[in-house]
Amino acid sequence: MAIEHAYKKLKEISLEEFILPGTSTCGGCGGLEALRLAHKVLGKNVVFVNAAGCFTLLALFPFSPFKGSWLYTTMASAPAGAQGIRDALDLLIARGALSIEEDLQVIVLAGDGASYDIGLASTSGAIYRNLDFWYFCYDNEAYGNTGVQMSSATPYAARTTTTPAAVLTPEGTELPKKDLFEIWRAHCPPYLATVSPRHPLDLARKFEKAKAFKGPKLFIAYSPCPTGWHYDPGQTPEIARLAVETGLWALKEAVHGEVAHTYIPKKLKSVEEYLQAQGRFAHLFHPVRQEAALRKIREAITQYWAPYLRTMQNAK
Ligand SMILES: Cc1ncc(C[n+]2csc(CCOP(=O)(O)OP(=O)(O)O)c2C)c(N)n1
Ligand code: SF4
Repeated sequence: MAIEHAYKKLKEISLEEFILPGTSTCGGCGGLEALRLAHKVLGKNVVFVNAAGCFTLLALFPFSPFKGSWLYTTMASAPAGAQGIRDALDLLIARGALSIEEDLQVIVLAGDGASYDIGLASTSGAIYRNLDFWYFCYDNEAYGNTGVQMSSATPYAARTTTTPAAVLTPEGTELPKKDLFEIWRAHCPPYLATVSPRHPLDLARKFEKAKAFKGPKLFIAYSPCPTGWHYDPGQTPEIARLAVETGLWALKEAVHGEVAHTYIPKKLKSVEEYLQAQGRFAHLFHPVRQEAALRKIREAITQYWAPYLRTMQNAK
């Protein structure tokens, strides 16, 4: 089926589960839901190369919830591990020891700490070498597995265990989130996208579309984290919806470097609704409202969306 006709309805998403229930990740883990959906599109012929992080807990030897294969690497070296597996698979195919039908898609699975910080150099190298692999970053905006320390994906004004709201830093995290999408785009990969578990059709279409490209296929998945963001696990879908509707999480893709938004909210919702729903931003409202910090958050959103919303207005 042509990609423009694929995944128009939820019932087109496979009912088959490739990650079985009963994992040791937290209830309501948004990253796991994004991965579950992606796996349904990728199918069973995959091998995950997992940088140390929360998802390492998915496969505790000798058990694994994956139907497919999985390899654990250090935080910095998952893309190098992916290179080794890809090379081994190619050698087996060249020798006739593995058929093309049995070939595996090699997928790096890494959190934002590994993706934005510790493993960025090896990722850059793999993209530069045009390695034929997938990269799935579940972005929970902190080093979750070790106790929710700040990473360079942590948004401005979020509270983490290493950036508490304190006298000298009342807003918590002082720096803005690093723009990994643009860093990856500067490497000119054939396909690059952001996704969210609350937009399963958008996610499925992007993974389906990426299959047509040989080379690095990169995904940043918005991954609400009830444990680190301090909200009720049942709220994960609502948090994810608000992230997109407030304009904080832009759903987009870049094909050979050309960026297109796959969803543009008609009217941006107030970001305060999103912030107030999570304990990591509670200090912005209690004991006093931090107006300067709230203004800064609003301005960053407006600045990002202004050109696109204007284009939309002009098109009407
Ligand atoms: C070089 C290095 N530093 C620190 C650690 C300890 N460590 C293991 S998991 C982890 C957190 C990883 O954070 P992230 O990549 O964001 O994934 P998450 O835990 O949020 O899933 C850390 C710091 C490590 N394994 N390697
Ligand atoms: S800490 Fe967050 S990202 Fe890690 S398993 Fe729990 S919910 Fe998922």
